[in-house]
Amino acid sequence: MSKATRVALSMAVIVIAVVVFIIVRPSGNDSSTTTSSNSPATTSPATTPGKPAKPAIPVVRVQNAKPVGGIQELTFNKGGTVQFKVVSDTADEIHVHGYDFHKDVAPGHPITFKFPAKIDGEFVVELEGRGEQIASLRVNP
Ligand SMILES: [Cu+2]
Repeated sequence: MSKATRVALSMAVIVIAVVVFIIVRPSGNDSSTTTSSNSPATTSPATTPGKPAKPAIPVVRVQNAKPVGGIQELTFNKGGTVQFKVVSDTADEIHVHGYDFHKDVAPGHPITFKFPAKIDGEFVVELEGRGEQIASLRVNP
């Protein structure tokens, strides 16, 4: 009888221990899994709302009729949209070769080009009046 009781008791202890283990462990695992999967998830939306809300448009800055930082590489994919901005302290006409778009830029009057990337290749973007290349537009096929 006492042996049976002891066995029953130890069985009960084991069952309780297992139950406690199961209850405690998954919650511990869950919270750590949730935390680790949550923090990257929290990090990317935190980064996401600021930027993709307004897609960054490449900006070509012109100072003293020269592109700041040298001739800017603007790369797009055919079928997409070519989009860039020119901020200039020099009044001139911006000419996008190949596509043959012209726009006047002036100090305090930046311009934005936006057009479908229909032609692949590499094209000069220049200050037309000065014949100064400010950017190289590359449209990948
Ligand atoms: Cu030109």
